[in-house]
Amino acid sequence: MEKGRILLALTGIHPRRWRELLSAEREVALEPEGASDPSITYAVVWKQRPNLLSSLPNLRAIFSIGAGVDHIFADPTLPDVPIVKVVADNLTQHMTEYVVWRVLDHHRQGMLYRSQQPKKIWHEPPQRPAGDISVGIMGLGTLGRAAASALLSLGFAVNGWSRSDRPMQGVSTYSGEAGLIPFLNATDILVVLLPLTAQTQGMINHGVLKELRKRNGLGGSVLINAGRGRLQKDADILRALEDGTLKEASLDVFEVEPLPKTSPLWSHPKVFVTPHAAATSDPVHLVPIMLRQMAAFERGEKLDNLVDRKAGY
Ligand code: NDP
Ligand code: OXD
Repeated sequence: MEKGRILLALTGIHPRRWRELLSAEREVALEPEGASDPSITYAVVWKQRPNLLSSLPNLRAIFSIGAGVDHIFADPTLPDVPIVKVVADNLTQHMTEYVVWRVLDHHRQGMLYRSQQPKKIWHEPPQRPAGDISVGIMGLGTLGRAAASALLSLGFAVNGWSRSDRPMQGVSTYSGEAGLIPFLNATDILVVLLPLTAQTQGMINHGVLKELRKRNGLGGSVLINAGRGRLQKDADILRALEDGTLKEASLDVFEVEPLPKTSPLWSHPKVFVTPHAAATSDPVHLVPIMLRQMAAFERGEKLDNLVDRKAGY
């Protein structure tokens, strides 16, 4: 197979560094130059413009610069070529750090201490062992499993929920619709690391949050969402915080991003907001993986980390 050219189509991310690094081995075109170009065989994308990829007559594969691929499926004329998602130690490590950071902050009462400090309050709440707290990870894939092992090593009890049965040593695993309620009922801190698909959209709603375990050493249930914003209903989270269903939340993703300045989530005392920054795609780490995959594909080898188009992730 001939050495293919790349179309780089990124929305909301500056292409300069990606282009420089990809260009070390291959010719790279940006829009509008690359649109409809028959010499393009690969597209490297983030939220590509609808109908762009179907204009490329010789496209052989699409590479997402993120682990999530919902941004690719938003295109109504997506061509039927393999889609590769990101699996990279660097990204996984960042997500593990985010999850551990947020779990420990809620577990060690960070929100309470931050509210006490300006008032100079010297008050220490009871300290529970990590083993009294169950962290439930929704989405026991690449990122969920890595976070689960880090939490296990800190002594937390860990539950995991996935679409298919995914046993993991030391983790109580649940799967499918039948496993959802038992999983939630056994979970104090819910960590969402699901992909956004037709099945998962909107599933973090008040009804689901109500099923979280109530009698726990934290003084209430906690939600941490670093998957996708449209998995959750922002209004239901606010309601759950108001009526005591949730004690606190850490949110990295939102139904609308950037989170509108008018959203009450920004100033809610029980919400910790980060701007979709849990695990940023770093071209220095990701481009070599993509270039290796392209070269291997041209030698007739299989592409790794392929998206299952039917499942949507
Ligand atoms: P994977 O594809 O490796 O794992 C996805 C997991 O979700 C799998 O365990 C899968 O089940 C499970 N799942 C999917 N659909 C369902 C369903 N309907 N019911 C139950 N479980 C389901 O993805 P990654 O771990 O690599 O990434 C997860 C997500 O994290 C990405 O899709 C992206 O949205 C988000 N992300 C966010 C970032 C951020 O900065 N905030 C950065 C990177 C990723 P099964 O194992 O059975 O297939
Ligand atoms: C991703 C992301 O999907 O950054 O990788 O959200």
